[in-house]
Parts: sequence; structure tokens; C-alpha cells
Amino acid sequence: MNNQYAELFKRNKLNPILSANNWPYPINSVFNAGATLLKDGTTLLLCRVEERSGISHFCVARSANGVDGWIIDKKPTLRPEADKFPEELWGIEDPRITYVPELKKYVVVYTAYTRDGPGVALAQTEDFKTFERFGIIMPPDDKDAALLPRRINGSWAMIHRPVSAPRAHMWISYSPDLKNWGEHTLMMNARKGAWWDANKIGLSPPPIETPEGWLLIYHGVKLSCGGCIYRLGLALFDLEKPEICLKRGREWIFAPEEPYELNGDVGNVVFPCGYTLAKDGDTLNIYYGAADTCIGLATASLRELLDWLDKNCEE
Ligand code: BMA
Repeated sequence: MNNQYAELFKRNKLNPILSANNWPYPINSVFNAGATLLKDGTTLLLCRVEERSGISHFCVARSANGVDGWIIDKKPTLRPEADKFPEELWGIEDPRITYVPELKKYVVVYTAYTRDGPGVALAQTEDFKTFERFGIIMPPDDKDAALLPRRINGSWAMIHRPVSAPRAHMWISYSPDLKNWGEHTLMMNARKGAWWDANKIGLSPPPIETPEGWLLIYHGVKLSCGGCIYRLGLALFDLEKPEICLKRGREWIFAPEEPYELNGDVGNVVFPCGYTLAKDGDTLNIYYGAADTCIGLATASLRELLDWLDKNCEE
């Protein structure tokens, strides 16, 4: 075979593993799900469900093996509540879940679609049944946010993606209490020109802590006359100063190729918001929205990702 490249993300044979047809109530699409492993080993996906109004809410799907046999909540798990939280006027989107051992809670950071564009909102939960909302924590335009699972030098840390049109870069901010955020620091720039990650980048799933640093899977948006292509790349950041980039991959590692990734409501999109790490400490299950229509699963080896980054990072 010609044109061979390292296949770091291996798609599951059952892909797409979840789509609107699986849902217990009528919806348009299901994609961009946050993910976590519960204490009993169950995989929990907090799925973004788009209703046939265009507004999104979240719905929980649980599976014993993280691949099939999904048990889906019979009705929406978390709906936008615009009367109490006006920033949720046009829905809630793209949740990222971080389990925080210090709080013994899951912190969900998501996009609240406000009258003035997307902003970042936060809620915490112990059981994915009741949620304590903190409201909006980053004003619009801002999205693609996730909390780090532990404090950095005494402060909570959150990666997010403010927009200063026409460019959008990744930032990190710090907080004493998860409500008030400051020390806003640029973390990584979008490249320029013809690069796959020119002009617009953002965090995809929450950062992965490894002995070598925080491994980030991020998306780059290439804009051409044919539209946008959402692809994924890798970068590594300092464990105690996460705004410091240690390595950044030159090439993308995962891109839309399969029919369900190329075609859908928004074609040419792979967009993971969550991963789980298997008991072996190496196998990553990456759950990604495909073409803003369904959910795919790809498996990768953490060791292989770090080795690839070592050999393929920019000078
Ligand atoms: C991004 C987000 C995602 C979406 C993607 C492709 O900006 O809004 O929710 O999957 O665009 O449409």
C-alpha cells in the first residue's frame, strides 16, 4: 500500500457506536460526548443531543465495556435552564468531564450558547443525576474548555479557547474556587498560513496527565474554499507550569476519513470531548463526535502517542 502513515487512533469496528437511531426519544443527532469511567468500571458518556429545534441538551449513556450495550437515560439528563441561567438561552453543548479526587466530584465544563455567542459554563455532580450549576465562568466568545483534575500551585486550572476573530488560540486560567478566574495566560497559538492547525485551534478531550507532562489532544480547523476540516494533533505541556509547551506535533494524527465522518450535518469533522483510560494505564478510548451527527470510538496507546510526539515534534 502506498501513502502509509502511522495509524495511532484505531477506529472501532462497530463505529459509529451511537447515533440518533439508538435514542429512546426523538432527536436530530448525538455527538461530542464527555466521558468518564465510574468506580464500578462502567463507561459513562455525557452526550450532546441536538433536538429537532436545533437546541442541544445532555443525555447520559452507560456501558459495561465502553463499546456496546449502551443504557441510555429515558429522557434528557441535563437540559438548558434559561429561566435561571440566561446564558443557556440557545442550549448547552460539548461537555468535558474531569473527575476531581479532592472534591470527590465530577466537574463538567461545557459551552453555554448565550444570546451573544458561546461562553464557558461549569457544573459539578456526584452521580450524573443532580447537578450543581456555577453558571457562566468565561464570557463569550469562549469554548473548548476543560478543568485539570488537580490544583496547580494551589489554584484550579482550566484550559479554554477565547476567540479574537479571525484567530483563536488556547489559553489557561486559574481560580481559587472554580468560580472566579484570572491569571489568564496564552498556552498555545494557532499556526499560520497553510498549516492544518492554522488560525483556529482548541482543546479536544480534557488533558491527560503522564509522567512526561500533560498530553493534549487538540483540534485544528483548516478553512478552505471547500469548507472546514476538523483534525486532531498532539502537544505536551509542563506538569507544574501547564502554560509551557514542551513539544508540539508537526502533523495531524487523526482526520475525517470514514463516510460517517465525512458526511452528516457538518461533514469533515472528528471532535472528541472525552476519553477513558483502561486498567492497563495505556489504552485510551477516545469518544468523538463524527460529522456533528453520531459518536465514534477510536483506541490509542498512550505510550505510542508520546513516542510519536517525541519523533515528530517541531524543532
Ligand atoms: C465547533 C463546535 C463543535 C462542532 C464543530 C463542528 O466549533 O461548535 O460543537 O462539532 O464546531 O461543527
